[in-house]
Amino acid sequence: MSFPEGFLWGGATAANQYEGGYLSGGKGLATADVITAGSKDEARKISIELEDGTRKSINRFEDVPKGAKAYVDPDIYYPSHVATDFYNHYKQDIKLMAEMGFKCFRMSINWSRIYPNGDDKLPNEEGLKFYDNVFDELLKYGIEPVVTINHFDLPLNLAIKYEGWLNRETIDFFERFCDTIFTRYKDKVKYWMTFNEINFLRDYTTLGITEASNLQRQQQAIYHVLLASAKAVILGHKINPDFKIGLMVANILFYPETCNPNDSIKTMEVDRMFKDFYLDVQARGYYPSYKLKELERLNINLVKEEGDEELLRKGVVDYIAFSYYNSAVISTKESKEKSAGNQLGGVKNPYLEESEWGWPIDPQGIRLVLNRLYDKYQKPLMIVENGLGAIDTIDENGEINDDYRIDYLKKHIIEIKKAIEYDGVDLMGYTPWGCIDLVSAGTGEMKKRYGFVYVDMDDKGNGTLKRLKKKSFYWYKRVIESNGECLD
Ligand code: P53
Repeated sequence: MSFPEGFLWGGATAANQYEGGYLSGGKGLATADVITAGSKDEARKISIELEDGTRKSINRFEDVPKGAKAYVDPDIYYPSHVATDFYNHYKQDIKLMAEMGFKCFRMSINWSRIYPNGDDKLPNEEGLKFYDNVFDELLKYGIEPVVTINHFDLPLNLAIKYEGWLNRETIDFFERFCDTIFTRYKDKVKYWMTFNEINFLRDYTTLGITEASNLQRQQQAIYHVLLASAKAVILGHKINPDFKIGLMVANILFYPETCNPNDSIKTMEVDRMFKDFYLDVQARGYYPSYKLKELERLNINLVKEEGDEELLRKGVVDYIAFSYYNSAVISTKESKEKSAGNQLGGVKNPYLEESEWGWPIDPQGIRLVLNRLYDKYQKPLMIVENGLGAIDTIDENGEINDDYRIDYLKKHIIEIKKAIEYDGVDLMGYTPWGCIDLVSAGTGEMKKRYGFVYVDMDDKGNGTLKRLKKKSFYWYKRVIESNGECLD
């Protein structure tokens, strides 16, 4: 058998894209609750009120002006408010997960459900109770919860009152939040990860800071996030030494376009800037030399405190979790055709097909990233996101035949298998993204679906929220049943 016994097959979600119930049970507003739906061609927007009282919606989250406050406009539809309503459907959804044979389920805890304003002295009991119910329901079926502590949101009040992660005090608020959830759930949850796609935190919604494109501000905020992650790891191990606490990066694979050494040098730099830096700090415990040099060149001075270095050193993670959707091509030549799905402006890869949203499909890439990470850090790995965002249609028989999704996942699992069997990589689990349909993070759309289970909800927030099994539901069930041996 290639997949080890006890391999964690499951699925992944995030509170702000799945839960809804944005003000239910005493939850406070989060930054995710003020961003609108967009589309493939139109970026999501944030509703803000400027210091002089003018209100507007802007799409550059990294350029929210100083002093601006985000707010909820009653005339605008915000997808996080209802999302696909896990808040009221968790029993039904977990039953479906159990039917597929899930061994684990990745979800995130909404910080503003536990601390509605972020800076509250006491946690919100109703919020805590909600996650108790969810964990109990999972454990009832023998499904191991895998919890992301923070997935692309933070209590809005922390952004407005404190400038979010730019303020060192936010580390203390975060630690209080971690202390509360670690203590409360210490016998229910064993697997944790600190910040989702920590290498994508760079704007108002994820960091809670204005003028985030100012690199001094952005890098200071990221420094605080990295310290907070280290503190969480240290604290978690104190509360329960059996906890496994990981980091989580977006693991796009970068290829140099040609054998021109210039392309390779640039690829090395993109790799470091985009992901290695975050991995190095969290998995090795210190800022790598190339990053210190970069900060020096950019004239960025991080404000540090005594004891920080030791914190980073001690707060090293137990395992490495990552998302993998696609690869990208790095070129030093100007004016090449850009790949649409590539946030980093890479060029099109002529060897790969692309998804409807222009994301290149590269199954072998997942084997390459697994090897790269394992070679470099020698820590257990976990693939906590992978999948195909696609438009699903219900046919005349009321069925959804999502063969394209099965094909995508199957090709990736074959390559994962090679990484385990042939290369000897230590892999703990695999949780495809959005196992039950949820809102897209990038576009805010509903029609960009990833799930094995369809949810009746559209891009404007209309729908019955009814759940419907897709063809991939039955396929994935067989995959899990056979521990990855049967892929047809
Ligand atoms: P959506 C961009 C590129 C790669 C991963 O993305 C990304 C993003 C952000 O859009 O995010 C992760 O929903 C993220 C999830 C997200 C998922 O990928 O844009 O951790 O929250 O939903 C898929 O198709």
